[in-house]
Amino acid sequence: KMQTQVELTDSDLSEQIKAVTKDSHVRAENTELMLAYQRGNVSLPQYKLLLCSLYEIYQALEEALDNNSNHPSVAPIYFPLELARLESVERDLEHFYGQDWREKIVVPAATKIYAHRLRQIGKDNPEYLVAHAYTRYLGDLSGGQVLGRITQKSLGLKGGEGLSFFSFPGVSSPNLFKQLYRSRMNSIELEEEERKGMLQEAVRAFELNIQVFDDLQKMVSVTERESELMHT
Ligand code: VER
Repeated sequence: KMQTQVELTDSDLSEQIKAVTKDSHVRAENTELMLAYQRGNVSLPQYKLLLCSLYEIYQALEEALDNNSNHPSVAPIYFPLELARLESVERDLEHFYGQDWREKIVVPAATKIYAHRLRQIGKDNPEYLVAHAYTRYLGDLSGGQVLGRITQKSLGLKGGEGLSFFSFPGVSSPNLFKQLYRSRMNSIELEEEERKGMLQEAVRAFELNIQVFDDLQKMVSVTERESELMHT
């Protein structure tokens, strides 16, 4: 069992959310995109498309969090200084697409659906934002460091250029920060129905990510096939 300063019990939201998304995590790890990462060879088209999707996702997520920062279920897990990713993704997009990146980025349909869901719950069920923030930020703080190193190596990027997304200058210890984040999640008071809804939303958050990775991979495959055809 993991070493934590705070004793966690089965009734804690942080443990329930981890348990209920366990299978989804395995499926996310087994998407083509994440398998490419685990093999240590991500391609430039894959990474650029991932950044385009992350831009849409974090724009919607962070806008919804900002709009609900005083909501009793959101306030405890609201850490814009430490976690906000939108500006770093923008910097990375500018690196790869240039100044006019906003006109050039390509967004898979599944990403639009994910962003739409984030905006919708920002309006209708802000307490569910916890499930989405957990799925993205704790994932970024867990596997993200490894993914950053793989991206850097596969693409031969120098001096952190194009890799801002993976760096969290406001978080000195990802592990300690994750502990703090879990204890904040566990301090949120939820009615039984809300808790159930929250756990369902976490599974949905993983599903939405899986759809994004699959959709993105389809676009990469088309691009690669086209460029193969052009060179034969
Ligand atoms: Fe995961 N992850 N992950 N992950 N992850 C960990 C924790 C964690 C790993 C490894 C690990 C995703 O992909 C990967 C998530 C969410 C996500 C470890 C701990 C690998 C190797 C991959 C893929 C290459 C993806 C795609 C997501 C979500 C979109 C969360 C939320 C957590 C925190 C779990 C918790 O509660 O502590 C080693």
